[in-house]
Amino acid sequence: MDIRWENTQFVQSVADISQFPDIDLPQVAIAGHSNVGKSSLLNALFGRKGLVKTSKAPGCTRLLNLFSVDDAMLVVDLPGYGFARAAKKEQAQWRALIEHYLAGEHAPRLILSLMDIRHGPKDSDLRLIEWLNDRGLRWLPVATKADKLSGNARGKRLQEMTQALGGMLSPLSTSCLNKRGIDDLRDMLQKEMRSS
Ligand SMILES: Nc1nc2c(ncn2[C@@H]2O[C@H](COP(=O)(O)OP(=O)(O)OP(=O)(O)O)[C@@H](O)[C@H]2O)c(=O)[nH]1
Ligand SMILES: [Mg+2]
Repeated sequence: MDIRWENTQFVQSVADISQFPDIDLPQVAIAGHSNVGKSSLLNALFGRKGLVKTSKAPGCTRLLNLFSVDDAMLVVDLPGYGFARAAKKEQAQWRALIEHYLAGEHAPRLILSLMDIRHGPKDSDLRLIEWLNDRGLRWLPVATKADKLSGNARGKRLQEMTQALGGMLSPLSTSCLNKRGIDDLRDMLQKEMRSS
């Protein structure tokens, strides 16, 4: 049976990894630079405007926010990294939270690495990807805000991003404004989370 995406519920926010609940569902985590569109993409994926809090100001998501989708998977919205205006101490705390989660006992099955299609992978994205690769964690690239570029420019940028990521993985192009790529993302996640 197909996953009913709109049947999504907020589970809880986690500020320290010791608070992570014991939920026996396959997990996917959404990682990326602050303001890249992580929370917006989740609203589009769930088809539920406003379930995930979004903001024009970077640094909106500061905790791990857990969502259970149709009792079939757990989706984890991560705090954005690279938010320069946040205090160093706070940045270090978010980083520790993300790293404890991704490398710990509650590690997700898959990490979506989100990058703004206009900017491609930044140094901080490449550092995260290297960190994931070093630990054998699975990730897939997703390009956000695809509505910001015209067709030709979009194709060219996607090719450049593929090259910058090592040539093996092409980003899935998405937009939460015109819903481009959202159904593909749903299909992909449904397959990934159902495979054992
Ligand atoms: N044009 C366009 N704007 C988008 C898209 N996705 C997100 N945005 C805008 O980008 C800004 C940031 O979106 P968020 O979803 O809050 O970003 P985030 O990655 O969750 O940010 P943090 O929680 O701070 O890490 C908001 O102003 C969104 O409206 C998109 O697909 N197209
Ligand atoms: Mg957010």
